[in-house]
Amino acid sequence: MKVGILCYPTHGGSGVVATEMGKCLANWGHEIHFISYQQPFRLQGYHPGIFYHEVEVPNYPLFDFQPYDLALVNKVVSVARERDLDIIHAHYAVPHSTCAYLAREMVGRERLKIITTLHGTDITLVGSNLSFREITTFSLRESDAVTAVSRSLQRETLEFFPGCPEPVFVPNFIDTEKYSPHKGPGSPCSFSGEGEKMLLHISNFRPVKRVLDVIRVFHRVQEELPCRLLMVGDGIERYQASRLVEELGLKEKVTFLGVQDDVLPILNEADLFLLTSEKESFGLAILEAMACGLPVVASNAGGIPEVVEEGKTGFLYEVGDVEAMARGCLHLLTQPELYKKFCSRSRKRAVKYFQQEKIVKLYEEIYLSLVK
Ligand code: GMT
Repeated sequence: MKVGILCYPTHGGSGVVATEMGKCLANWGHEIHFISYQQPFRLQGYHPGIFYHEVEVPNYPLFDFQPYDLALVNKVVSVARERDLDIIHAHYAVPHSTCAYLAREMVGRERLKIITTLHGTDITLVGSNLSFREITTFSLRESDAVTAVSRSLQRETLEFFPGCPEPVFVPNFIDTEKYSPHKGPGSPCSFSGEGEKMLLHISNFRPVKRVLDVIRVFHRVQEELPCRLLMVGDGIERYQASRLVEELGLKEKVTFLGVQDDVLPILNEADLFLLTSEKESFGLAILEAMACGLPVVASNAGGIPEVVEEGKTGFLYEVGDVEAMARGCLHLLTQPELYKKFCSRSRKRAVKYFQQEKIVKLYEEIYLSLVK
């Protein structure tokens, strides 16, 4: 099949999922066209069967806001006509599902089918905002298929958008061959000293991630255990996070690595993954950590309990309960036998339920059913 993929190209789970899915489908012989304002960061290099079409928005001084959405529709229509696309797969509803709808209207309903994959905040924060609610509802109803990356998001979509067809649940996935544990017992870690444990957090440092809680949890843990914290990513709460680190006297123990294209070597330096989000439809970073055999301490939010098996691959606590999260970290990091069991179960769960080929096949089946 010939598939056009609309996604955000920047660091973030939805773009990663879209890109990895496209690469996998291209390996299986499909022709894949990414259409965005920038090459998705995971798409660097040459991939046979994959094309990238850049959307250019002319900068006209009349506009305070340049109309990217219209330029995107225009590009989708020209690619769809030139390459005879069968499917447009919109990742993240706002604005991609609306752009896909307009493109299909222009190309012809019989010729082009659209599928929208909901990733989380496109429903829980952005799409449900009154400024976007009507257009998002319309675009979801008009999609030929809608999927959601967790059961929790599937439920929330129906709550926020009554009358929408129920999204099909297709979880996120991971290449478990690439993401695997490489750290041998006692391997040195370049960021921590002898006998120190390494805690890791990866996110876009937006308020929804509650990165200050990550620092506070670490503060408690390091009072009782020699350890360090690696913070990967960047976003609007980065400054506040650095300030809190200074206030708590943790400067020597916390390293901010900024945005990283390849987190695999960092995951393999860590002993535990920490995610304290207020909302999280899935938590792709958690899955990457689990595939590398890391246990997880996280908040019991959204789809996280569908990824982390509570008491088996990690511990989940109420959002904001930093004391309990710190106790969870200490419980895991101070009991080597228990810790090893959690590590091996994390890896096994990632392989058993979230293996890339198995999940991408589900998308392929949806495409086939639409094209038929
Ligand atoms: O976090 C966001 O606002 C954007 C979005 C993204 O593009 O990374 O994240 C969502 O999609 C990811 C991929 O499906 C999920 O793993 C994240 O849990 C989800 N974020 C939220 O729900 C906050």
